[in-house]
Amino acid sequence: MHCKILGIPLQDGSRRMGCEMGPSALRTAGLMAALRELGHEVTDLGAVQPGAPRAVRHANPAIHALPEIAAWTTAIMDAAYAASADGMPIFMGGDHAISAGTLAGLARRAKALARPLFVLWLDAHPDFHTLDSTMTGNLHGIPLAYASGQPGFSGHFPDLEAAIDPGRVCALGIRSVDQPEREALRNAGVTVHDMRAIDEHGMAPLLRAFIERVVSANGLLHVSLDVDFLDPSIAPAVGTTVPGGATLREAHLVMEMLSDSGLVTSLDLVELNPFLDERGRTATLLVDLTASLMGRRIMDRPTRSY
Ligand code: 6HN
Ligand code: MN
Ligand code: MN
Ligand code: MN
Repeated sequence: MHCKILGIPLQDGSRRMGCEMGPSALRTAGLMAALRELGHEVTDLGAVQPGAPRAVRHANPAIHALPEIAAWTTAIMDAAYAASADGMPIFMGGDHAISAGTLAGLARRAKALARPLFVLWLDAHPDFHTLDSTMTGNLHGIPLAYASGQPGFSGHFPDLEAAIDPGRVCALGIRSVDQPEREALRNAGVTVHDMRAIDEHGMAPLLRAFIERVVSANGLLHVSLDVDFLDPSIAPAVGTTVPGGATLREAHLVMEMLSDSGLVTSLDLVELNPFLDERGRTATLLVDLTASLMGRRIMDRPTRSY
């Protein structure tokens, strides 16, 4: 595989600073070396730069940094479209607002290739607010709704050349959904497997069913990994922790099954806030999970002897 690494140091999707350091922390934790050790070619495409913010306004007074996020989204969309022409783009956030742009650019790519795009959304949250429904105004809570063509973004965010089909989205690990998101998700037909479903059925059968859908449609598969998908006890470096998340083995199993499927064509690593980390453990875990996704086998893990 040819892995193309893009840094997207966007942190205005929430009011807490720190996510702009995400790409640096992932580089420091050895993302490139881990991919090269697995035999992949790695190109570092550097950092995406946002355009100049335009004066966009919205009637919802809660909204934070709309002009900035709109300008970022345009730039990220173009970068994601270009990077997905060949190889495997890995988008290093930045908070989850980057996925408004990555999904929009990838949807445009899928349209150009005439292939259906599927999205595996690994997150405690569905990020399915519209500009009208968001209560916190933090725009890392809207990317999936925007990219799947939910109403109310026109004139505020860049127009979509192609939208994600929400019927091809599987959200896994969900455990914090706001009331307006609940109804919108149901109406849009997003598959939601919350932590209760994972506890009851196990990760493997839920993921296998989705993978089989992608196989039968000959689809492209984008994976969007939010740090808060993981349990806060193993991944503290995120501003939106919700207890009861995926365990270390559940998260690796997801990545290992995806690796075996050979289907994944692009990846977001988002919401890493290195300012909140403990001696780099969350950044290191994200590198390990990416390595599992890219072919590291469980048998190849090192034993540490003391
Ligand atoms: N994320 N639903 C909450 C909000 O503020 O709208 C949380 C959003 C979290 C965003 O996880 O990327
Ligand atoms: Mn800000
Ligand atoms: Mn998220
Ligand atoms: Mn989240």
